[in-house]
Amino acid sequence: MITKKDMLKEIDFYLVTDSSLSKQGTLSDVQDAVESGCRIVQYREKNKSTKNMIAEALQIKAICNDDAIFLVNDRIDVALAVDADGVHIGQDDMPIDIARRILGADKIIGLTVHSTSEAIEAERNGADYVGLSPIFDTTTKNDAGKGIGIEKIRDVKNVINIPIVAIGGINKENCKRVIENGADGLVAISAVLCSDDVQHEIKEFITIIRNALDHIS
Ligand code: TZP
Ligand code: MG
Repeated sequence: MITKKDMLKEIDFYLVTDSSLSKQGTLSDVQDAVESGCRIVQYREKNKSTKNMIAEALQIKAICNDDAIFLVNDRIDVALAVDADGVHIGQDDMPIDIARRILGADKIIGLTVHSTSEAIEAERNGADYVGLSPIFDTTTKNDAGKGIGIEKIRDVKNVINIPIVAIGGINKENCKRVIENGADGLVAISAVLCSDDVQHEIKEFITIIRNALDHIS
């Protein structure tokens, strides 16, 4: 049986939801992503009540089903409540060793890192993958800081063995270079959620990413 952790080996396009940017709504975005072949979805919601988040998370979990990994951003309580596949947490969220103790060995924990030292620390502390952020300047996350540059992906690749997901300012024009510089997968939020045809955009991203990955392997 292929587990959700096994699926982490083939991340390519990674959807992060954002209800403030979405044109069609988060559930529609998730449906479009999974139908387009996206295999990992992170529910990132900053403005809803816990009750509404749990209700929405259950619907996202149902859409992801066996086809996509379903993670919850920050909210370990919500992830546990709906039995999500795991969480994505940041440097200022719950420490990863405590999150691991609460969630158990089988759940996926992704951690945002900004440097090689944070990436090494993340792997040592049991992260299943790192989100390297922000590659380029972005207006989607107010406190993301300045872009660290595409070359940093290779630096991080050279010091860890877990997958690297690149995030921040990524679009269809620069995504090939992001993969060529060592990312195993990537997130693009505004580039897909602000488009009129989310399915079409994600399919195009997936084609570019898989082509780039095929050329590397
Ligand atoms: N974390 C780091 S950068 C970022 C998040 C959630 C926002 C990325 O959004 P975009 O629109 O793809 O630049
Ligand atoms: Mg966070």
